Amino acid sequence: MISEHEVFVGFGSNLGDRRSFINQALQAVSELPTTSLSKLSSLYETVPVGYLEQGGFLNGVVRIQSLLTATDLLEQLLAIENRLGRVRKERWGPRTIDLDILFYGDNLIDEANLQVPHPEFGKRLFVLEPLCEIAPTWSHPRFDGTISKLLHQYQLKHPEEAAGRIVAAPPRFALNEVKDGIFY
Ligand code: GSY
Repeated sequence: MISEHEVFVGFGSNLGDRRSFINQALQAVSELPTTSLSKLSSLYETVPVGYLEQGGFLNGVVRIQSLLTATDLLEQLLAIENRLGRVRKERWGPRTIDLDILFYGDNLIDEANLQVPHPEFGKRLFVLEPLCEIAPTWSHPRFDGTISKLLHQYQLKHPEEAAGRIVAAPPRFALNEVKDGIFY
């Protein structure tokens, strides 16, 4: 029997109509072959990390079930980013949509174009907060403890960092009933 992979994808946008780009991206992910959205975090307004001279981000995390391989999923996510107008000028620059595979089940992947768990996830509050909202008890053999514990440790280490501000809750009805890509 082929089993579905439980995958967490982080997303963010800081250009143009950010909410619309996120809604369109989630719709496109839900339409990928053998893939469905199973849980969506709230949408968080966050301060840019890294390159500070850019607009604020909207960030969130979605959990999906998929039969796609990690490589195929990555290819599909890059195609969605390209369709939604993402231009990779600068590594840390503004973007219409960013889609990152955070976890692919409990797999460890270390390839040139894909590292999973995402190497930065534990260092980014804009990922840890929405991830903890939807999967507080998730753990990965690579890390000691649950997401909730990792978030707590991060907050103890960075007490000065402002939490993201929730600007939209996920839909209350089932994700597979979302019409017209309006998730938020
Ligand atoms: O790594 C993803 C892109 N990105 C973000 C982001 O998504 N949110 C925030 N708050 N800052 C960021 N800096 C970069 S680069």
